[in-house]
Amino acid sequence: MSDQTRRDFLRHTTAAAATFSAGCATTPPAARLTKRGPLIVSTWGFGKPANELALKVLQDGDSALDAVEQGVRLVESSGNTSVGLSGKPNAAGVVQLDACIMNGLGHQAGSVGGVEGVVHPISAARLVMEKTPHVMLVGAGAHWFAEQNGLEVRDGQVDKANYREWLAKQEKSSPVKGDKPENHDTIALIILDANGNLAGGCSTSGWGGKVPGRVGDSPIIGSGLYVDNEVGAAGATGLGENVMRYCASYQVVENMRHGMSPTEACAEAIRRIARTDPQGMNLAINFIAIDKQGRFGAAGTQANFPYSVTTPDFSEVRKGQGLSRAIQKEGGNE
Ligand code: SD4
Repeated sequence: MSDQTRRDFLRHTTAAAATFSAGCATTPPAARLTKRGPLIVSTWGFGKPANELALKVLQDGDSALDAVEQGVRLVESSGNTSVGLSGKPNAAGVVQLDACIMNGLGHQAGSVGGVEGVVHPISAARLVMEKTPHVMLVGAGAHWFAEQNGLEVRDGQVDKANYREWLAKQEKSSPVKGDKPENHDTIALIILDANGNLAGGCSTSGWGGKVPGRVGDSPIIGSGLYVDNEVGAAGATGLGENVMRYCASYQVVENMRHGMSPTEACAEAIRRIARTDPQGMNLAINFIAIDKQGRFGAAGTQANFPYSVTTPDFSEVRKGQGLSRAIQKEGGNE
């Protein structure tokens, strides 16, 4: 055996062994993981149909970016109460949406923050990435840009029925410092395609009752989502303020770069935040991750964080590693 061949052999057998031992609790049998992509992972149980659509898009020969966009669009138009225009209104009764998309190939990114009336903010984010020299557009400018580029937009942004229903459940009209949001869920969806390239996207209406203009972690590259085509991809859901102060999805990817499995990378990012943060583990944050070798995992500050995993062989909802005994509320969308 030549040195190169031996090195390759060792690399592959070591990676396969690591895959097997790293994943006992939360990953499927090693045989499934030794196959090369596609692998699609998303947050929550409602990510599963998005994953399955994304897989079909890939199997039809379209790109990982197309698969991300189509998967996220499905959730945006599904009536989900935390994603898309059916999502949670802010304290003024307006639904303001955040979304971003990243392509591992070329390390491109686009995002929109606090945008109103755009039916598919994930598509607006992709257009920002592909049609402008910018990365992020916010508010009225993002709406204008989406409309100019032919995306479906709606006027009359205060959805009175949705707002009244939401308001009736609230004790006060806008959050004050120290508040925790009611349960709210983001779709973050990450893909390793059959060529070994990575892509990801996320979309949310954010914190229900937020101060108008509040932008969460989801459209911030490195916070709600990060993709590095050399290493892996990660996405976040939960209380964005506790994610964006730590560039946490970037940290998850960096943990994988330094050799951690995806599950351990998510868990260690959370532990690191909890060591620094005055709130300790009381952070209400969760992460999903996949690495370049096709391993995947998730972790949350609470137990029972559901996330969805899809490959050509299986599609299922799993539970991420919990870092405290507190139980993750499954959310109104489960
Ligand atoms: C935000 N991280 O705006 C988002 C919301 C979310 O589960 O993920 N909720 O803070």
